Amino acid sequence: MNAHLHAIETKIGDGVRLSKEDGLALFACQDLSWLGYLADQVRQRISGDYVYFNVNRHINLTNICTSRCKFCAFGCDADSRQAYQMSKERVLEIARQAATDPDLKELHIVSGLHPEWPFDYYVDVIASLKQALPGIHLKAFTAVEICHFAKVSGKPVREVLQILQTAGVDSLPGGGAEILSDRVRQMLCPNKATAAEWLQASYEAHRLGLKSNASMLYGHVETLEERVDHLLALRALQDETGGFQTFICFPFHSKNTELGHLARTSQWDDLKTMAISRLLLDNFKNIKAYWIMLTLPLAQLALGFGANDMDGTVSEEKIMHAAGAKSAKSLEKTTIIETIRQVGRIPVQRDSMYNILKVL
Ligand code: V47
Repeated sequence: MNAHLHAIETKIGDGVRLSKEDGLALFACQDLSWLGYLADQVRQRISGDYVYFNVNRHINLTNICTSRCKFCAFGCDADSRQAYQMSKERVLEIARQAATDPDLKELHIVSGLHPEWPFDYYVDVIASLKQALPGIHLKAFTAVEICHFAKVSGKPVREVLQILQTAGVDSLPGGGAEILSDRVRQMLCPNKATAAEWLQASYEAHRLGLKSNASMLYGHVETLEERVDHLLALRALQDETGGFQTFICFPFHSKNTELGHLARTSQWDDLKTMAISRLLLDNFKNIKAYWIMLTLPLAQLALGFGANDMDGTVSEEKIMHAAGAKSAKSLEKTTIIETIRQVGRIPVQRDSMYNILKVL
């Protein structure tokens, strides 16, 4: 091991923040077990043997999307055969059905950027859900969707967030961050929020007391330096607001996308990226092993590479499966519990704010 890597190991042992150069050196290092050992040390310090999960349901209101990101297989044009849009009544029906499970604590709502729906529609859906199911946490609308609502309504981002918060949004999911680089966004998703806009919408949400998540979509056209810069941009915002709850890595799945020629990242890269994220994001409490993207066996392994959270039961995932994700579309709570127990950790059922509901 070279002197720089030795110095990084000392820094981590002493709880000293890593630099950009450290992040680049970690990506250049192929000693996966050492990276895992370091990340696991940090995870253990933060959350001991607890691994969190929740019982949730995903609802995607529409797949009609003006952004048409090159990496996405879910969004489509309004005249596509696959296009769908849900009425408020249908959303309520799905939500009420999901809530027949007494464990359900969260509705996760992420959608395409619909060209015609007015902002009022989303506000009405949220207010109706909150009225029908007041005990269910609504984790709804990524920072990209918030920017879209600002555009269609002509209102400032802050006001959009305030209106949604009053209607019943409790927190924001972490999607839409992709890679926070103008170069990458220009290539892959020029029609939606820029890196600065994504960060600004997250900042505004945090200032209003809304927690949010952060994510990174990697394994497409980005460089390793752009991955590091992305993580450091999230860390800098977290220093300012403390509003991020969780970080999630999304390995790019290329099936049915305009980037279909790109191979799936190696599982080596997935574990390495997970570990380095844990090490660089020293002010994030939680790192999610999103089993939908990783598959359950790899998500289980990720628990040894810095992850302390397995997201949820999910139930009817659409976005990643449109792009060829091989995992199930939902999991039984008992399967998640067993997956966590198999590696000697303690399953903890949480709510969306990471309050402990049950230690199992
Ligand atoms: O923003 C889209 C990603 C995100 C692909 O906050 C893809 O807990 C890989 O926001 N390959 C949307 N990734 C999903 C999202 C989410 C999901 C789960 C948990 C949370 C949370 C948030 O999905 C997008 C994009 O980054 N994505 N297409 C693809 N082909």
